[in-house]
Amino acid sequence: MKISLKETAAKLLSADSLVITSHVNPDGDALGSSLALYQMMIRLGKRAELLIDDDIPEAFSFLPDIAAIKKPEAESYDADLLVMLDVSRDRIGRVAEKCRAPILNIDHHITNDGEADFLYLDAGRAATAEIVYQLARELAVEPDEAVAMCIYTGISTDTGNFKFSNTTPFTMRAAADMLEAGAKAHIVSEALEQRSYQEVMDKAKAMQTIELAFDGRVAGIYIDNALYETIGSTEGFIDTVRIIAGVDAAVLVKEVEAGRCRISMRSKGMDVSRIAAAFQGGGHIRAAGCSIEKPLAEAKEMLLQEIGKAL
Ligand SMILES: [Mn+2]
Repeated sequence: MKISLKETAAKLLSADSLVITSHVNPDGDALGSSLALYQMMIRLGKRAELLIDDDIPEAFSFLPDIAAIKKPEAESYDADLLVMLDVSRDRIGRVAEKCRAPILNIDHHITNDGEADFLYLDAGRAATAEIVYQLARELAVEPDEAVAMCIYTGISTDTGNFKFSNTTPFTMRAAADMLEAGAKAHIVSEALEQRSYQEVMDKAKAMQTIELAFDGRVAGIYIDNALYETIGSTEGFIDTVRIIAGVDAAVLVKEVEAGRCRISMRSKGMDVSRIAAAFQGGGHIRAAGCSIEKPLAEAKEMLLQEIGKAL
């Protein structure tokens, strides 16, 4: 059942005990929005537990009260309300079976599956943290520095640090209010942009493989299996080639096993989901992926041929 923001606040106020959760593979919005709500509920005198069924990335250790987040290791959890933030029920891991309380779902994903007793969904908000910001007002809780830091982190993460097209005047006003309440922008960005020496060196090696095709309209990173074995993560690599002037489609081809390549694609205009579909992959118009069961050189050739047809 869809409910309003006011009704959402009323649900929170009428519960004495809450389990708060968010998605596995947690990001800044998952952690920021759930930590902020958790702290507000504690301040309102509620019993609250914050459960996330995954490891918390080290980069978020600057978030106030991050140690309050527990994995759902107990047999079961009793509460008046299970609050799921920034997620649908299928991505909360073991929390789903261990807490059988009525579900209040607060989310901004248009793809939310609606599997909740009560759903507050606002797809116009850039981050679930923006909704938590609105809830603070509804609940008459003045964000302190800790809450402000968490809300600011959620908004900053989901807007690519206020760069993506989802960044609205509301986003900036909410962020400004959080700065006023004590959030520190530089602490958030320094923590989230930080990379290890190894990660930077891995990226430097991968960048040596950049090749342009089709008069510079396609840029690719091609990582053979030998190089792949020495690299930890390729997170963010593709964005570095996507920004090259004149490039429409960026591709990252990784030979993850000898004779098997995994491919990611990003575009500024062309529909890369159709390219991915040609190899039984999928995705969105501007971000898609697929696999090709071939060694690097052949996979690259097949992929570029398919892209050439679409250009
Ligand atoms: Mn989010």
